[in-house]
Amino acid sequence: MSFIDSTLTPERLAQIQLDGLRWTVGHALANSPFYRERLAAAGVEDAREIRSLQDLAHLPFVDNTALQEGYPFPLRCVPFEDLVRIHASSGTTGKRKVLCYTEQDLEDWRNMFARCYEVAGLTRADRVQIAVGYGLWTAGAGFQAGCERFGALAVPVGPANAEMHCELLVDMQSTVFCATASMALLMAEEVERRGLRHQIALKKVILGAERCSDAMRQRIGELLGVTHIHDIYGLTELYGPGTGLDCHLHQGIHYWADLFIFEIIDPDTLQVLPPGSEGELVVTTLRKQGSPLIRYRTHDITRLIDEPCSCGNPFPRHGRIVGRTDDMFIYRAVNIYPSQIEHLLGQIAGIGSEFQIHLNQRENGRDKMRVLVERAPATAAERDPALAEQIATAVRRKILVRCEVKIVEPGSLPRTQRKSRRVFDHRNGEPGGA
Ligand code: DLL
Repeated sequence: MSFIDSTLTPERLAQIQLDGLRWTVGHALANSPFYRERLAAAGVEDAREIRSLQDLAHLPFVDNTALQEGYPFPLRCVPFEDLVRIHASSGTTGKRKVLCYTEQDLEDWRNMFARCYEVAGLTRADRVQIAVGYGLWTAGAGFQAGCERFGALAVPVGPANAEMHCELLVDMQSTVFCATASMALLMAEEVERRGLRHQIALKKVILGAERCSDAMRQRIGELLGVTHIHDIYGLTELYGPGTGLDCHLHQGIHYWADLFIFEIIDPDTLQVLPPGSEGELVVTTLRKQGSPLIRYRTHDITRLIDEPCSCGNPFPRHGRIVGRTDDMFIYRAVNIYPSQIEHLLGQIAGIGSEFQIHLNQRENGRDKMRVLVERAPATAAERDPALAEQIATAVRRKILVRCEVKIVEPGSLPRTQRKSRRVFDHRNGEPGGA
């Protein structure tokens, strides 16, 4: 049984998208005072005014401020009797973002997640150890429902402790491990520390919820003896995890364009960018009932890939998420994304994948950036000064700023079960300057 219609053509997909867009606009106009006001301000009062997919570009954007303002049930478009669940994500500031689901929304989510497992090459014989959080967060519920729909065996552990995960990896002979990148690294190091590599049966790792550098992927793969590490994307606002996943060729994330439309915009001019250009991802849902999204700004930075994938999957692809528009920090008048530093570090041999960036203000008022980087386990500590110099030079040459680099012991930067934090800006008084 397949969850992916391999006969899907671009023409049929375009028709599904146009029908879905009209349905969503009609649904939002009829049931949401918030959308009605926004759409009316843009001159849209009837879904029949949507004549082609090009008309999407005339609809107004929705930002996460709308989720804050509409708390506790923002964007709700169905009566409470039709809602069966909520999920929420903490958000970086203010109230948590709450999204509501109807039974059909959950069904669509299960099916789209089953597609992800199919794209990752699982079979019903696989045993899927789920190490992401359960509860209000969308993660655990999504991984589990998708697994059950796909027909593999779910081992629903949640973040739990390393002890329990190791025990189950060995006893259940789990073949697939699903986690945030940070949690996967933590567990890979734990498996190595306990010498369990040859007692476990992992074949695949599915990672998401945060950026994961090539260096981190490589280390997780080596320590767990796994060749395929799949990148799964998703956000609470758009059902949750499972909006897409990269196939065994690892050249982009196939996404479910029959359930949502992805656009890439320039976050400053708000103009739609052509395929291939990097910019902010904007999503519009085509079937979502509870909390539909119309041109929702994700703040995630990626690009759309126009060419079909040689794996034969008819669904389009987007690139990896390279950062967020709100990740950027300004240091000595230079705009810097953590991913730029991560990229530089990835090209230097002898260091680990973990790093932190600390920003402080000196007494003379000038900012100071300090980068902490772990030494690779096989590298001798005598190389620390040379490595630090090499990194500082690379930052100076490529990003055009001076920074101080400190090489620290392997495994000494904190490991987390959720999403790792890379930037610590102490200039605004946050304690703990490094
Ligand atoms: O993180 C859903 C998820 C859980 C996805 C587990 C994959 C695995 P939120 O907490 O709402 O939902 O956070 C969504 O996480 O806007 C991205 O910035 C980031 N993110 C999610 N997946 C990836 C990924 C979940 N594969 C936010 N690569 C998104 C990079 C990711 N960043």
